Amino acid sequence: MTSTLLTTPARTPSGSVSGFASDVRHFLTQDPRQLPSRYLYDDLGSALFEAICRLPWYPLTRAELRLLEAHAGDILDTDITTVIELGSGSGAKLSALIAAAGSGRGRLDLHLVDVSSSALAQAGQALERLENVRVVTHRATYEIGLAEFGLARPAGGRRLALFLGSNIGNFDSPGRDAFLGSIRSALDRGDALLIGADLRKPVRTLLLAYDDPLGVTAAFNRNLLSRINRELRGDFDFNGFSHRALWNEERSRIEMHLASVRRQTISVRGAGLDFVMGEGETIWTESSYKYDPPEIVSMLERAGFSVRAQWIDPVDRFALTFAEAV
Ligand code: AVJ
Repeated sequence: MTSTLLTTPARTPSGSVSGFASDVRHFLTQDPRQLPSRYLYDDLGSALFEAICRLPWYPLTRAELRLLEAHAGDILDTDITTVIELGSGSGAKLSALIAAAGSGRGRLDLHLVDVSSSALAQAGQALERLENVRVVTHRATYEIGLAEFGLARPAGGRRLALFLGSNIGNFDSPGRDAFLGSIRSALDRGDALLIGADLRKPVRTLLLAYDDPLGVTAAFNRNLLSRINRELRGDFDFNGFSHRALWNEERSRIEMHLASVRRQTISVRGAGLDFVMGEGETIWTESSYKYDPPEIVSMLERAGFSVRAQWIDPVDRFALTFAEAV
């Protein structure tokens, strides 16, 4: 075993209380009220998301895992020496990819970027167990993780960036294009990028995935209020908000909201906030865009990549798109 676990210091603005406080203050006073979806992933939120991935109504993770295992040899070519995963979560997908690609390579350097320290610790442990890998964890936003990765640029070998789980779907289109551009800038010509993205499908299927009958997604959404109460001395009443998932056809996205069930006043002392929400007024907590396969190809091409392969799960309508930096 030649595995090591290195950890870079957590110095992301979103990981610190003051960044959270100023974001909460800024976004909760926008019209419409909203909160950035990355704050859904504190320790409990990450655990709830892992539970969502096991729900029969949320097939994205399983579909992606099937594709990763089926095409592992093409994705993790033997000349790849360095992998960065943006939003690595539990590390299960990367472990499965490496295991399915088989042996016969030199050392692999793995860079894991995630905002959740518990998820990173779990992923670090799972990946460290593999033969001949070195793990570097970055508790950071994607942008900071990419910047740190750029500094650790190795002398030789090709690099592979992974952006899985349809996390791309959280970005609006301008932010998405800018983000793909920043991935491209962190890479060199010839390096690879693998994107996992959920596809458009019947609306009832999508709504069940984001409003499951067990209420796990509702708990995941409401946990954001619990986090604000805990970390910023808020007084949100969980029973005063209901989980709402809706399909926005024009924008091709699922939206998650928290709807105020009555008129109520809310105070978040740690963010210096006092406000009133009317009955039915909502806080928008997440967008999950759904794509058609050619859209994924064109967004990658606009960002300076050339698509080499696109694999689609025909049952659950999920796509893995493999591209090369050009
Ligand atoms: C991890 C952002 C891809 O948008 O499908 C799951 C998060 N939200 N259920 C998604 C999520 C509600 C998920 N992403």
